[in-house]
This record gives sequence, structure tokens and C-alpha cells, in this order.
Amino acid sequence: MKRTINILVSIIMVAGLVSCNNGGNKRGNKGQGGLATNAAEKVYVAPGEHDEFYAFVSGGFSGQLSVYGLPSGRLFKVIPVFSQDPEKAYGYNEESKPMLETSYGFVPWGDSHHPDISQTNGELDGRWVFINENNTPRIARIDLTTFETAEILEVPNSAGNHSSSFVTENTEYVVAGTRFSVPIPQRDMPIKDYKGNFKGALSFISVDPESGSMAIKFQLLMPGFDYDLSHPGRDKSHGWFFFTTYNTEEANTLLEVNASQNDKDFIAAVNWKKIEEYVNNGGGTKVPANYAHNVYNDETHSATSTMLKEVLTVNPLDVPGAVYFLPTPKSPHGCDVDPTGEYIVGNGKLSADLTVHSFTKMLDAIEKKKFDGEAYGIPILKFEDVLAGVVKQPGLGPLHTEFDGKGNAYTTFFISSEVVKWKLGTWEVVDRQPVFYSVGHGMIPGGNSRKPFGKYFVALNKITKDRYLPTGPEVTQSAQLFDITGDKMELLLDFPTIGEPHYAAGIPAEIVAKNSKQIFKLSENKHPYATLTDGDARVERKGNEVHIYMTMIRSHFNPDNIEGVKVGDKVFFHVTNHEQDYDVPHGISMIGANTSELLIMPGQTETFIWYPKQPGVWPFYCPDFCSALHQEMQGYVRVSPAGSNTELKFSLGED
Ligand code: K7E
Ligand code: CUA
Repeated sequence: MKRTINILVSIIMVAGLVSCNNGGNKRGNKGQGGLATNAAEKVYVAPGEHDEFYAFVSGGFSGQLSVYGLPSGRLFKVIPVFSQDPEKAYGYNEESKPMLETSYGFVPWGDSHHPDISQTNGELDGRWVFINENNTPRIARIDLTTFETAEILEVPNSAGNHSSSFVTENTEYVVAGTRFSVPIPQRDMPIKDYKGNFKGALSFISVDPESGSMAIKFQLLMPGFDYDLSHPGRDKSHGWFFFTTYNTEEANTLLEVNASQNDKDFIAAVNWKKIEEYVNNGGGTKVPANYAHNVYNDETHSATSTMLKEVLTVNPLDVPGAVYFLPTPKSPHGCDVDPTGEYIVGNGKLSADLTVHSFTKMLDAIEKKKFDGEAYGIPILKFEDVLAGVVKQPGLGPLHTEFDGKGNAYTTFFISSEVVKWKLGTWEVVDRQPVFYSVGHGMIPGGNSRKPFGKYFVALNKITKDRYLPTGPEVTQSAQLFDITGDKMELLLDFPTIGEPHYAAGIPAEIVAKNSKQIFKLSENKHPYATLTDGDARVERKGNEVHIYMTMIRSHFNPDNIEGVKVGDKVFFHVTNHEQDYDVPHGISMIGANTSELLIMPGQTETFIWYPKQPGVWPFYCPDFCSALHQEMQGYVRVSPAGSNTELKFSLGED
């Protein structure tokens, strides 16, 4: 058996190399070049025109979320989420630092994977984007009026928060499943005792329908498998959630071999409505936990971090009829549910065929108790009884499937580097297109919802090799845009991405753009250190702390001359941008500051700390070109030796 696996792994590796090398001949793709078709026209968005879709693209190991336009592939913004960002001072200024607090302390970076847009009645509503952090398990909510991270909730009892962060039809829940099973509660024990002792926590995080505020409603403590990906039921299967598993072998070492032994792993089907009811009636066990809940407030322009101390856990055996296992070949990765909610696609990485389960058949099999044994007390349904169909030999290494809402599915194949279009119900392959190279997820705007906008498919690729000008050993990952309105997919565009684009979420721009905020109202600024009028601009000393209450407007700081600061002081710059016009941020950069510059939006207040190290007269300036007199937007701080008695003074426009 081991040998077979090794051979399989070798074939996969060779296939990977071959596909990358073969695909390298750019001119070899007949009918796909810009000259052969009107591809260029289809992605051309004239200067001043807007794109039709937003695409929110995961930054992977950058920990961020980037915002692109489709079809142009233009980058609009990188939203800092789980990692510090000196461009916007996120995680550096005093206001946003609490966003990166965790039970492990301040964690300044993360690994983001799956953005998902909030829904109402199974359709994208464009209010929030959720995204998971894999390494230090967290879920973030990004507010699509500001395009800023509004909230981050840590997920306790989880490790490798990967089968996350997908939302149910009315955003009742955003779900976060653990990839690695661990001892729960964490404790010192031999690793070899994994089997039967570790658990996998699947967390159902409720989302307040008004504010979007997140709270863990319950954690389902499942057997110690790896929970790789998940998707909520839609429409008829609303109320259920599906999770792919691998390592049902519960191996704790050399997983590439030991977790590939079982012919089939499982898709876990979770009836969350049933568990919700159980929990609402007092079910479940509260256990001690320690996890951060970080919230950014748009009025105080500041974040707070609170440590939560308890979480409600549920043993699946206590809620009969809530959890079933659907056998699925072979170490499935993606777990995708079609817009009707009938089909559940298990993308078996090592399987020759693609397995599709039927929700109707699943309910029927449950009703008739057609079980094929159990795993840790959870009934296993018979494979044949839940199988809807099989897509025969569609490609090598299926990872993820998206849907166009017209009865077609699009599966990405990592090893054979292609996207394969097939028909739901007949399972026939109707088209395949190469991608360059080694595609992970694909994305169709709304492809996760009841109503996909089946115009484009975006392939999110791991390897680019020769597709762009070389940039040393590190080359960019990329996205490729396909037109999917015809029978055949047509490659339109390549564009580079920031970090690794694990997944993306797309939405028609018209749903989101109209809600986008242009300024923060100065009159609503409740920041405790805001300076709302120029008369309030001042400098105060409290022991060795100096607080500068500064304002900024085109094209000066108030005050711009400050004296009486001493070596050994801790100087707080609390800076308020008095502009009330769209697109007029100002920044402030202080020589020798050990954090970052600030970039402050109209009406907003931000703070950084500066430790003056040497006597002298030290300049600060605005780093964002804000007016014709931007270069004049500068000032000085006089720093005297420690212990000197230079008088504290501040001024603007005095000689
Ligand atoms: Cu396939 Cu993290 Cu969804 Cu990457 S994952 S590809
Ligand atoms: Cu303000 Cu440049």
C-alpha cells in the first residue's frame, strides 16, 4: 500500500512539472491571445469608467485582502486585516494595535484564506466581507462602507482555522472549522496518543444582523480528523453545513503517506439548525477558554480588545440526528454546494473521479437509516445511497468547484493545471481550459450564493514562472480572468496578485459602491484625543509624557513649531484631519519614529508615539501629496537634553 501511495505521489509530482513546462509556450495557445479574439476589448475599461465587479482577493501569507476591479484586473486597495501595514499605519498606530491582539499576545501577521461576502436570502448583500486567519485562528469582518477591518474574533480550541469563513444564507453564522485536531482543552500529552484523544472544533459564529458583531454561539467537538473546507447548504439544504475531512486515519506523522491510506474520507453533514435549537434550550457545556474579541469603532476611530473567558461546546452525540458522515474518496479538499442546494461536490485530491452527493438522497438515507457503521458514534451513510453522480476522469488533483447558476460547475485541477466545466445532473465534461499554472481556487462572483453572476470565472494560480517579467527568485502569484458566457470559456486576462490568492469573493459593483463612505464627519468624531477646533490645538506635559493635540488641513499642521520636548520623553502625536472633502487624507511622518507614518482620513484622529533620542531640531512632514503646497506641509520639534528646563511652547504662524 505504501508503495502504491509513493508511486501515486511521484506521478503527481511529475504531472505537476510537465504541466508547468508545457503550458509555458505562450504563443501556443491558439485562440486565446489578444489578437485572435476581442479579449482586449472585453477587459478594457476606458479611463474614468468603472469596473462592473469588485473582487476581494485573499492575500494568503500576506494576511491581507486586496480589492480589484473586474474585468480590468486593476488593483484598488489592499485592506490590512491580520498583518501590520505601514501604508495605512494599521497595527502600528495606537488606535488599531488592539486589532492584532490575541490570546498569544500581539501577533503582527497572519495567513488569510477565504473571503466570503455577507448574504440575505441567499443573495449577496454587500455589507461585509469575512475572512479567516489560518495560523492563529481568527475571523475578521471587513465593513464595506469603509473597506476597513471592523472586527476580529479569535477562535479558541482551533488550530489551522481553514474550513472557514463561509456564511449561511442570511449571514446567521460565519463558520470556522479547524484543520488540525488538537487536545481540547489543550494539555501536555504524548503526540502518539493523538488517535481517539484529539478533537476537531467546528465553530458557529453568530453575526448580529444589524451591527455585524460576531460571537461564538457554539463549538461542535468532532472526532480528531482534519477539517479542510466547508460550505453551507443553500435553499433546500439551508440549515445544514458540509465539511470535507481528510486524515480520517488520525495519523500524527508523515501524513503524505499515512493520511492517504483510507479509500474514502468523509464529508461531515451538520444540521446546525438542530444544534442551534438544542443550544437555545440550554444544551451544551460551557468550558473555560481564552480568546480575543477586537472591535474597531468608527466614532472613536479606535479599537478595543477584550479577552473572553468561556465558550459553549457541544458533543455531537448529545444531539442525535445532527451530524452524519458521507463517505467521499480520497482526501477531499474543496467542499462545494451548488446554488440549488442539491449537490455537494467533494473534490478528492487523490481521486480519479469527482464525487457529487445528493442532498435529497442524503435526507432519504437518513430517514431510512441506511447506515454503514459509525465513526465515534456518528452514523456513516452508505456511499451509494448518497451519491448523485460522478464526473469521470475530469483531470488531475481537483481542488475547488464554483457554479454559474446556469447548471454548470467549474472545477479547478491543481496538478493538470486546468479549469474543467461540467454539467450538474449529467456529469458530462463540456469544456476545459489550461491555466498558468497550478490553480487553487476559482471564483465566480456570487458563486457561493443562490444567485451567481455567471459572467466571469477567475482562476487563482499558485505558479506563474514565465508569465511575467522575471523579478528574481520570488515571482508573483496571479489571477486569470475567463469569460464564461459562451459554451467555451475564453481566457481574457492575467493579472498579478498580492501574496497568495487562496480564494476570492466577487460582487457586482453597483451593490457596494453606492454605500461607500467618502469622509468621516468631524462633528461625529468621538476620539478621546480628538482636536475638533483649531483653538484646541495644544501641547501638554504629564511627567515625561508629552501629548501633542494637532490638527491638519491643507496645507499646514497646527501647531507646527513645538519646543520644550526632552530626550527621554514619550511624545504622543494625536493628529486630527480637519478636511471634510472626499479623497483628502493627510499623513504625518516624524524622523526617527519607530512605528510608521500615519495616513489620516478626513475627520479622523490617529496617534503615534515618538521617542526623541538626541537633542536637536527635528522635522516632521506630510507624506501624502495633498495640494500644490504639500511640500510646505511640515514642522519642527525642538528637543532639549534630558533635565534641561526649556519652556514647553507650541505655535503656528508666529515668528
Ligand atoms: Cu485550496 Cu486555503 Cu481554500 Cu488555498 S485553500 S488553494
Ligand atoms: Cu498634507 Cu501633503
